Amino acid sequence: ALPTESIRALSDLHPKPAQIRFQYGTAGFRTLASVLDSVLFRVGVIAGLRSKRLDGKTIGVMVTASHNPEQDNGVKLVDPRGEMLDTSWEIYATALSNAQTTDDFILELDKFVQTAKIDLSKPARVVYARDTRPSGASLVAALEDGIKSIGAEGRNAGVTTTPILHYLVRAINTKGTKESYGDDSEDGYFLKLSNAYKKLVSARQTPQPLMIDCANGVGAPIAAKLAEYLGGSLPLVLENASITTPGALNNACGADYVKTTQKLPPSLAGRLRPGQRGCSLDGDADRLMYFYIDERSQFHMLDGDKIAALVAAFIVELVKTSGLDSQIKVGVVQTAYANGASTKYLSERLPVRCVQTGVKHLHHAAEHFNIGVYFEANGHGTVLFSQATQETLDTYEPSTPAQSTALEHLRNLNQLINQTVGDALSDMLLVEVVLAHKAYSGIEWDSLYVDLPNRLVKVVVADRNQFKTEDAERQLVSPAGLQQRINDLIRRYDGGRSFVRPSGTEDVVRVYAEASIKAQADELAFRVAGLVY
Ligand code: 16G
Ligand code: ZN
Repeated sequence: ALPTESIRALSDLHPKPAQIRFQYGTAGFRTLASVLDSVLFRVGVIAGLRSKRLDGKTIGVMVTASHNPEQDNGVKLVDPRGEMLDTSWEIYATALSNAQTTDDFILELDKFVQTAKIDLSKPARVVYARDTRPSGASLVAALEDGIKSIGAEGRNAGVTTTPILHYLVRAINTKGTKESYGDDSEDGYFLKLSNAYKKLVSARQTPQPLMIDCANGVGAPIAAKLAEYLGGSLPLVLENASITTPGALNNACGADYVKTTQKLPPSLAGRLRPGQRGCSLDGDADRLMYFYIDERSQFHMLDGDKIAALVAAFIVELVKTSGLDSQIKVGVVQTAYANGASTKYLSERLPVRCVQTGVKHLHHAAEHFNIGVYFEANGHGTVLFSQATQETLDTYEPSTPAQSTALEHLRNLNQLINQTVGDALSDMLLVEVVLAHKAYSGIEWDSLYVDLPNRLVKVVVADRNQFKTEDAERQLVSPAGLQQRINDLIRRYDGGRSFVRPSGTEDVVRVYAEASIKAQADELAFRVAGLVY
């Protein structure tokens, strides 16, 4: 039976605020930190139950609000292989978080244990971490009460990045098996990545230092540790590393700032030399944006689409050179936000699939390839090697020195890439590896293809739930007739493309438009927005 006594006693310390409705959305629970205490307590209980349901496998809990402002916080659950919580549990998490009183909560829990067929006699283990937000410590204390109340064993992974927490979950659950993912510690993570990186760039002379905009978040201390493991193989210069300055987190810096403003963070002005590369992390270091300044002091952004193009083409080449191209099929997954020029570039080289926005959709689609590369334009992405492909790489016997070298590179990439979730630091090393191998600077990388001018606008509407899409969000099926009117507009623009979808994170509808000239992309976006409004 449920340990109702201990749940009741501890739940009373974490009352749900009245008149607030929580929702477990694409990024877990995320809102103002000041109202999240009860949610954290209950997530601790849910994590324990999820672990029991999965026979005592370790479940992860990450306390972060990513690129949101400092006063926000959030929490999400991580399943045993390091992937996002199974979607079928999202509605349970939502329902449990909204039970008004402790009594209601316990009633809901009882129902839930029945429906989800949870064997309460099973053990439960939870590993958790948080980012640098000032609200993090007290929210973690609430989480710990939840974990304790259900009798689960908790392991505190401290202040770390979202991708490291995902890594830990997978490493813990595969420990001692043939699928072992690495030592289940931060050290294990750094060793795995830095060793693979050094092997992949062994022939290279000491490169130019790489500047990292840490968004004044948890990426700063973690990148500083990574720098020690990398040593001279990749000197890192850390900027925006003020994790204790109030209000600094994600403020006019970080990956989201760069992507949405398409500008260099003002704090980096004058620090990045022409030709030098830099990159921005977001507040929990799972998103990455690259950039460089050219000789005319122009800023150039290299986003998730550019990363996908660089990485996918490189992997396709290696697979071919290794002689494995008949056995290993490489594919790419994007969303409708991918720049049309990137889709064209990639389609000429490998299969490309488009899926709806949100990491879980990309991740699942990428699992259908032998090697699946996925990136959202906003910089979240990774590469997945299927289990069968990993075995092929282990056992394949190359017949030429060139095949042997390419095979070795693929094996090392499989170690370098954090395959549980997008990981800004792992992706950064991946980009640096490809650039080193191709002897590309930012300029050559940028010129793989030229971005089509584009424009994103938000429209506040009476009811965004009226907007329903199909075909990976590229077509509206409701409101009736609207898609036809959008199509009529698009046809008038050279290279025109536009789509409308309800946001999953804000109460708005988003309109994206592309055209061959910037002014036309802007005009198309605003005219489509006019139809939506
Ligand atoms: C969430 C998603 C992100 C997506 C964004 C779109 C996860 C972990 N995060 O932040 O992938 O790009 O939503 O936001 O899935 P929107 O629905 O407001 O446009
Ligand atoms: Zn993030």
